[in-house]
Amino acid sequence: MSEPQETVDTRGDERVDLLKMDTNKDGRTDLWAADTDGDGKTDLYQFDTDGDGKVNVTMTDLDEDGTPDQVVDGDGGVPPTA
Ligand SMILES: [Ca+2]
Ligand SMILES: [Ca+2]
Ligand SMILES: [Ca+2]
Repeated sequence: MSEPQETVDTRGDERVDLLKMDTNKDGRTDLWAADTDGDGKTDLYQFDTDGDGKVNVTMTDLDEDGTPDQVVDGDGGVPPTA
């Protein structure tokens, strides 16, 4: 994992995970949906696609229209809190 870390822009810096899911039922969270600006709407999505507990894909929805505006590999500099 020597690829440079890409970072995403978020609406705010007060992350609250609105949703955590274990979609492959292995006991680890692999989908996170978070609100970073406190308006109660999801604007950050993260996915662990290989089940190691670390985020592989991060998407931000800066205008909260449900369509991601930025997609990067890795946690985008905003790793989920345990
Ligand atoms: Ca899982
Ligand atoms: Ca929000
Ligand atoms: Ca992973």
